[in-house]
Amino acid sequence: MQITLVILKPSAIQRGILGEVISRFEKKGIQIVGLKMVHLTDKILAEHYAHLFNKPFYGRIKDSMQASPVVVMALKGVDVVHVVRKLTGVTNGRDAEPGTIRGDYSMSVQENIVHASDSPETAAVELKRFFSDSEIFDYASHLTPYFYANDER
Ligand code: IDP
Ligand code: MG
Repeated sequence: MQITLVILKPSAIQRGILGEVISRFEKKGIQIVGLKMVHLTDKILAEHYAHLFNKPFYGRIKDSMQASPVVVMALKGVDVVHVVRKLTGVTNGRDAEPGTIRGDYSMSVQENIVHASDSPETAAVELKRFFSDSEIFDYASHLTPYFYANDER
């Protein structure tokens, strides 16, 4: 099984849809193995969005991500990096497919509710950025046989 990182951005917190968004992951059959609220520092954000650091809009992204605390989650499942990106939808909420989180909740490129790791390699780096080993929990999910066939796990 894989683990991926999701951040519920200030846009999710301020709009009061944390529960709805988390519920989508739960209903899909994805296991929550880490969850906490944090305030993103300048340093963490510069690392996390290093690929955007030199863009003219980086300052706006930074302000947006620091407008309130965020909720970071570690989510576990088979092929979960890919599955969570599909559930998230494309970056621009106006282009994101209905049924995806961004497609259903966002009208914006910037204020797009969630971050999700984009590859297994990125997920490994991003999980380490936000969680210590002891904050990621290995516990039995008793409904696993109802979410996966034996040969899928
Ligand atoms: P992703 O979140 O879909 O992986 P990235 O290109 O990695 O998209 O961008 C990270 C985040 O930076 C986006 O989710 C969005 O909040 C913000 N962002 C990306 N491009 C723009 C832009 O052109 N204007 C404003 N914000 C942007
Ligand atoms: Mg990205």
